[in-house]
Amino acid sequence: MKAGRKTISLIGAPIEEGSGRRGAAMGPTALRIAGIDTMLTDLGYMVVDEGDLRPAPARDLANHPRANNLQAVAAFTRALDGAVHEAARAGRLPITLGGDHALAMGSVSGMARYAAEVGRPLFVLWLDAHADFNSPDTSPSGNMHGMPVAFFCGQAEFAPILDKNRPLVDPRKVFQVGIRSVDEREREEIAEHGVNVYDMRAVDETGMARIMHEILDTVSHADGLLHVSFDVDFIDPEIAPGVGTTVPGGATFREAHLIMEMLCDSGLVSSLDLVELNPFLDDRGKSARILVELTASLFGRRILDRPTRSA
Ligand code: NNH
Ligand code: MN
Ligand code: MN
Ligand code: MN
Repeated sequence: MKAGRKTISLIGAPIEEGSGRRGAAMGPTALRIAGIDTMLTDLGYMVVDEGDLRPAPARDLANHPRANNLQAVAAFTRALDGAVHEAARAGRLPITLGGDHALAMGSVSGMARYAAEVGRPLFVLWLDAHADFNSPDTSPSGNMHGMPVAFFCGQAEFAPILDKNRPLVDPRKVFQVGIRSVDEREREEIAEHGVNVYDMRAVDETGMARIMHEILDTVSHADGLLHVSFDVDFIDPEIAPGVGTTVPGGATFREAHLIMEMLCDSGLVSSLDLVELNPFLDDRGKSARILVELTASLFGRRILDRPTRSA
């Protein structure tokens, strides 16, 4: 990100209804207490904290037996689709403070609309232990935080949550890194739709730097916008325990840090989600602080001035 006086919008999305357990609704507050706004201000950004969205449940939708808390999730999806799109259109870079990962149904849809308006393709970098490509038909849990990628790619149209004719994300423009827990039917879906998955084995075999070079080259050659969706469980639970769905064997702090610095150097990032932080499960604010640290690297804090060399 070229610093200057870029304006950032912080949009709180205290949703936990997508996750099947309580606690993630405290995420936006924990990120603020960990200093997300002052950190960005110190890096030279103008920061507009838009506060927390508190949408009433979408009572126009019928409950769905395989999409838990659909009305609450749909309400956040609609609210975020609007808020993120509006921020981007006003020239501000939206950071959505989650909240569980179901919120990406709205944040990414809002960015997809913005990208279509400015005539640029939208790419998504999905940093997560999970592929989140379930639908009510395939999900073993019915929890909607496992469905956002299928939703914004148009593969989970089971209720009129957003306009069916909205711009969708091309699954071949979704890059998933750090994946290590995929459900059986989800596995078939991601392959069928051509999602680019760098699972943990790929990270171990190829190394994070090369993977990121590949992704950033692709986005840059297409003159794309890049939405980054950061699920806390991407990181190893030993360093970031404050999340409901820990999976062992996650990214190290150094791998995550390298990703952030390379993203920063690329200047391609258009929007960011920080999701699944569950302060109720955290260890003295450790995970919240790590998220703020990593976000700082994404927005320009660096150890020494040494920009990424091209691959
Ligand atoms: N794949 C599981 C499901 O759909 C778990 C999803 N949980 C996540 N995703 N935390 O990032 O229920
Ligand atoms: Mn997720
Ligand atoms: Mn996850
Ligand atoms: Mn399908």
